[in-house]
Amino acid sequence: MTELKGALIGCGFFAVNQMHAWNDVKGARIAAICDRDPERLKIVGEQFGITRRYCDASQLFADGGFDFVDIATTVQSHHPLVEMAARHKVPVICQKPFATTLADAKAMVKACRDAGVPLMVHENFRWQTPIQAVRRALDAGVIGEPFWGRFSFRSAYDVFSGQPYLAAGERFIIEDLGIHTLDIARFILGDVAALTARTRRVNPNIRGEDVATILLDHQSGATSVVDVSYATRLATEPFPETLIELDGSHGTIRLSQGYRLEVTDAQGTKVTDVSPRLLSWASRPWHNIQESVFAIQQHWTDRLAAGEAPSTSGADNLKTFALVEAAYDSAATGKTIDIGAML
Ligand code: NAD
Ligand code: 89Y
Repeated sequence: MTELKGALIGCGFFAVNQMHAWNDVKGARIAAICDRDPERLKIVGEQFGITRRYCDASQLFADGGFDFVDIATTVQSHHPLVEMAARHKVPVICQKPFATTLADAKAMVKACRDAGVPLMVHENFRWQTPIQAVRRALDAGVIGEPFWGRFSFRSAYDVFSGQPYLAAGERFIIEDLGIHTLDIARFILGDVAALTARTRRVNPNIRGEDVATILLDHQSGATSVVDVSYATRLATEPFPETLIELDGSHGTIRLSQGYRLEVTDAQGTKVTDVSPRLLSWASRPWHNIQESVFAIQQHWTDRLAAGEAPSTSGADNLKTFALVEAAYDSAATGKTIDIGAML
């Protein structure tokens, strides 16, 4: 198999995980990097031995010589960079949050579709080992038809020291973290017909909301609650675990803290340890996220090589992004939002 060459744009806090993961991915490697901050460019270039370095993305694309681009910048630059990739006919991965508005997200998906280039949003949480284990447990059928779910992420972990911009934005937890939890809810219980949300800010030192409670009416008829908080101090800090409860017609699934999976049916309860692996370059407690970065990048590489669409394609991600926008709308107006009307 020929090795695909990638270029990575945005050498900041999280891109270091992506660079480590690219080293482990079979069938792809990073040939060039770009960051408008020369210091970050130098640090990442030296750490990963990349000599082709650019401060300007348009110069990177003009020189070419790569099969895909991995955009790891913060959201403000996603729209221009994705459209730049589309103009140059370069398949593109873009970090979450994909866009600042649903209208922008739709325009970015259209630009790639019109140019005929594959587009994947780096929506990695559904690739976490424990989340995949829940999906498999549901697919095994022992709990029957799921009719209720809860997808919960509650923490007091200091995310602001590594990602200071999170404290400054008008929007915080739904756009940054809840976006993953909403995507997991879709991955497990399917697409959403309507959404109702309530938010609040508890931490006085940040600008956006740090608590959100979201009620989802799934198209299947199931109901779920997505609850996320960065204002919840617990005896044992669970960051970055998503906890899941699913009730089905014949049994239940519980993914509880410490990566413990319980599947209960009329025969009894089966308990499994679904802990993520600690990859050689990973560190606790981030290893759960770090392993999913490797998994999604391997998935992209395999699908690109096979000419197939990735699981979290741009088109798929519009259905997650709509939930983010609807949650802010519902929290502001107090109304239930019809998701179908947004797409
Ligand atoms: P960061 O600010 O540390 O890094 C972003 C880098 O991009 C900076 O070095 C900046 O100079 C560079 N940059 C910005 N615009 C650019 C442009 N137009 N051209 C070239 N370089 C540019 O941010 P971060 O914390 O690494 O976050 C990056 C993205 O990753 C965010 O969208 C964030 O939400 C996402 N993220 C995802 C996960 C996940 O699990 N999927 C986890 C953390 C962060
Ligand atoms: O930016 C966020 C993400 O995507 O995963 C966790 C995080 O780093 C902080 O909330």
